[in-house]
Amino acid sequence: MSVLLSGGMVTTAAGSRLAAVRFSGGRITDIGDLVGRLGEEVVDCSGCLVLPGGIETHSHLDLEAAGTVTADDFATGTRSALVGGTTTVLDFATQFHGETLMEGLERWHAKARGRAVTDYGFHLAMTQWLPEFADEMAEVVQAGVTSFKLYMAYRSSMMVGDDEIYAALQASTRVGATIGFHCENGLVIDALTREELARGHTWAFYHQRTRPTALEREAAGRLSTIAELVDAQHYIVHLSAGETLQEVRRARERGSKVVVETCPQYLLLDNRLYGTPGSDDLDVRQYVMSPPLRAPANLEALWAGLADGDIQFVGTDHCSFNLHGQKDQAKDFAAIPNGAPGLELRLALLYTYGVSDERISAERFVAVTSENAARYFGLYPRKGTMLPGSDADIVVYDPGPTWTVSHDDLHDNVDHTPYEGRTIQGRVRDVFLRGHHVVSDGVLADDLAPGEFLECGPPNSEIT
Ligand code: DUC
Ligand code: ZN
Ligand code: ZN
Repeated sequence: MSVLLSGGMVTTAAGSRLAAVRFSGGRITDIGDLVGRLGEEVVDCSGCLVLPGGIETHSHLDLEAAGTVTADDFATGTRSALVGGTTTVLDFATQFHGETLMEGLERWHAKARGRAVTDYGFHLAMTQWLPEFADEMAEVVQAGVTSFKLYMAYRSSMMVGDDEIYAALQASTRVGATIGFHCENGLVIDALTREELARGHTWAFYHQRTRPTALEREAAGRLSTIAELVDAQHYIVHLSAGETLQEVRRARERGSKVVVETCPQYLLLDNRLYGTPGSDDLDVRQYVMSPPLRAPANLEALWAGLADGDIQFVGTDHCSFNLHGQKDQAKDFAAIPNGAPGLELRLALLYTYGVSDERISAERFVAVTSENAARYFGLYPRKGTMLPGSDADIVVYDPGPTWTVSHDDLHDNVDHTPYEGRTIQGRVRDVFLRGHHVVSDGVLADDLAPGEFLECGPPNSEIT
């Protein structure tokens, strides 16, 4: 049976118009001036935006890190995503030392299969670089994973050197993949950390002091220079600072094929939340993430970058650790598990502080929360838009209500949200995943079917 969403403002990255959307068999069949057919279910969307389902570009579900495991796994993380209007989650499968790339990928399939309730794909994070990975990357691409991640920080566990970055980028161009980079200068971070700890500065406040913006900017510039040597597509994950974005602009002027992701926390939260030297209560530990929160001036620089096309997408870097029993266990700031939750609120935050506050248009909102990711990671036009033939992944967003974030109302499995008390404009009213009505009037269905694994295609960096 077909379903007709009628009377809503159908909004994609390409434009907005009052129209109806019909779907059946999990796919969109028509968009336009349509009237309900006999026996068809008609959903009234008057006064609402009708959007393509959100695509989360950056999560860490069921990740073992810092001697513990993230509070959210694929079951809880994707339920939380779905109720927030995200129908596709691209998670960082992670290859640990001693594993081949395919072993790391298979382990992630086992974590997600039958548990995820959104559709999902993977990036593959490599915690080291070995020469044999150049060939193994080709196998991973064949298996539908076309993006990788490397770390320029975390010297003792994951950091790769410049020669290894060069080799990995060279391999990525051969196999038709892209690589996302965690851009921070890990060697200098370690030196600053040793200095602070030697002074007895163990408090969470010092996390940011050891990871200044200059070390992100430097790493991003070095990365782009190396990538330019082999003309490699690459992207910067979780870019947090205005000066890094300046570096990206300079690289682009030289012809660099660099794409940028930022996160809601870098658009909405700033480093005043770290308090003063000596601050180490749980409230401060919740903001221990890398990169850290930045000085307030960075926030407007990132919003401007999002509006003018310098930043291509917004992922949350959802990497959830409980304050009680996880973040509170660390003896000093350097041992606090890094990360914060965000999956459920991504669309609502971007709508509120982006569209409603007139920093970005509704079409740009769709581009940075959905369409650009679909294009870049080779999922377009199945995902990221609403065209005849696209999956019927659709969000009905009611811009009317105003509400206040309370963690008690969220669906994740962690014990806090960094957005507690924030005002939100509008709400995700209904969500359809391949035509299944998975959220109705803000309530998750109780018979959710498992999500499908998505094979990503060749990366396409022709996005703004
Ligand atoms: N980088 C991430 O991408 N996520 C969590 C921690 C980190 O350093
Ligand atoms: Zn990172
Ligand atoms: Zn991450």
